[in-house]
Amino acid sequence: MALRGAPALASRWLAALVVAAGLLGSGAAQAPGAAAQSAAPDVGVASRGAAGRGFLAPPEHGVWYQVFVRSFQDSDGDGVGDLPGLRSRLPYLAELGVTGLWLMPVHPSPSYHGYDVTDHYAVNPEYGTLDDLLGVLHDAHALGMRVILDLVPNHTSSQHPWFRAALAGDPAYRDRYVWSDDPPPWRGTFGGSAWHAADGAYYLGLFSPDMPDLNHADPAVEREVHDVAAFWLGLGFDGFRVDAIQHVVEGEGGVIANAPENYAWVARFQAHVDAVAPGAVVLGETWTDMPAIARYHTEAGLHAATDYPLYQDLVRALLTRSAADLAFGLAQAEAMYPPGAMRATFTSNHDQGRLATRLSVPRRDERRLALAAGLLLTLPGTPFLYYGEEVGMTDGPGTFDVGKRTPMPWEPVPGLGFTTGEPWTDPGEAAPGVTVAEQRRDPTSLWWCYRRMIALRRTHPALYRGATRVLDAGQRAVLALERDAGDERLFVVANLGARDLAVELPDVPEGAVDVLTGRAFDGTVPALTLLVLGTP
Ligand SMILES: [Ca+2]
Ligand SMILES: [Ca+2]
Repeated sequence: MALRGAPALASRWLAALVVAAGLLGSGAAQAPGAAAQSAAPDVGVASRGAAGRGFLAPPEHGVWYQVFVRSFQDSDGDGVGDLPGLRSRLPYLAELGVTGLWLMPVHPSPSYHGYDVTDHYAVNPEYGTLDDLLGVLHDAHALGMRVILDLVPNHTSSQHPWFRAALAGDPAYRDRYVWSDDPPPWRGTFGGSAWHAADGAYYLGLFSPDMPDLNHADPAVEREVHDVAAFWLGLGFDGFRVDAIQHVVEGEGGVIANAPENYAWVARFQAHVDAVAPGAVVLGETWTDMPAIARYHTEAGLHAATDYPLYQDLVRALLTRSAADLAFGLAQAEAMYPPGAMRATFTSNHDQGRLATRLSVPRRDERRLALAAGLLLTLPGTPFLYYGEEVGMTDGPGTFDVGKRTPMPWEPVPGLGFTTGEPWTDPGEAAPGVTVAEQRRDPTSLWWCYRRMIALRRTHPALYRGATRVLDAGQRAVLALERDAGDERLFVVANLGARDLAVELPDVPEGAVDVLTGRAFDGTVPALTLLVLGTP
């Protein structure tokens, strides 16, 4: 993070903007550093011409893609995915129809996943250089794609210079973390105590001892996080996905999630981003319930929230072949979320495991995967596609979370087209036909299903911004929605069951056709099929 005694906030982000514009020769403002401090990088000369055009507000019809750089594309044969590799695959993502990228943490970190950051202003050298990152941004912008970065305000790495200084006894840095001599019985997010012993006291680490929680009651900490955000926005990035957003500030009595103080923190962060780069994305990882998410929107003004409740309902609906809970959840969301709130919808992410694995009960079912794709792209919200989901990638063999984050299967060859070397983790055997190269050659593949559905969504305002009304189709296995954008009205009707079903939908007008196939609607929904009905 930034230097102690750094310039005031306004001048600091202005400096970043000037650097991004290439107007300042020697980079961001520098000040003499102590051992514990890490510096904003000198990006003046080397990056000139490489930076993006400045952040871009996302389009309403946007579809985002979550990238784990380590596993996406290796460019130099060391088995580790990197930024030049990602850059080389951007035309692929544009072809798929993606309009935004969320990059999981790209900063230096002792872990493979990067959520324990040691320098928020730098790029993980395994992934490349700052210039490489700016190259990704430049090309993405040229292809009409936004780029948001993972920001982790809840904690740092235990190897961050601040925490090392704290352990060394520097009181200024000790105050940047949460300490107790007699810790209360707070449970961490993975069970067990949230407190960890060090030097005769205990520090808070909700996620792990390697990830000490920052003390946002120390104004210096919040200022540093704001400075980091302003720095990357100044370089032209389009916003942030904010990790563990409900845990940033703890409340009284062991309230480790959604504390009143936390809503206030989110409100200040959102206001800060709005001031620095109006329209930039702040996507909270709101891994919580619907009332809490709604409150982040209404009380904290949070722009975008991760729709975990919908994810849970959606996967359960696909597994149980019942639309009842999903329909109830959609109706509840329509009533609870304020208009204009961006709901980031998803069917998988780096914490959840691959949809193809979860739905392979008892065996892989391409029709069910295609139905999931159809639902993700036609339900309310802004879809976020986890890398590899477009081909129905399965979980790999790694333990704990590693198996959810294995290398992208590009081609049916050793190394999967991901690397010419030894992959950083065993990707396992790709299931037959589950590579990008194979599926692009097959117009009936899941990849083509995603591509068609993304294109369809883009051209139908009813799908990307229409109000949602849940209809009763008279069948437990059938989800029926009216999506109404005023100038366009469509009906999304999905049969989650294994048999063709007749439905009662008096709201669907006479002569409606399925815009996906052009077929007239005859009152029957085939098994595991999604219809998008409109009047021609
Ligand atoms: Ca590499
Ligand atoms: Ca915290």
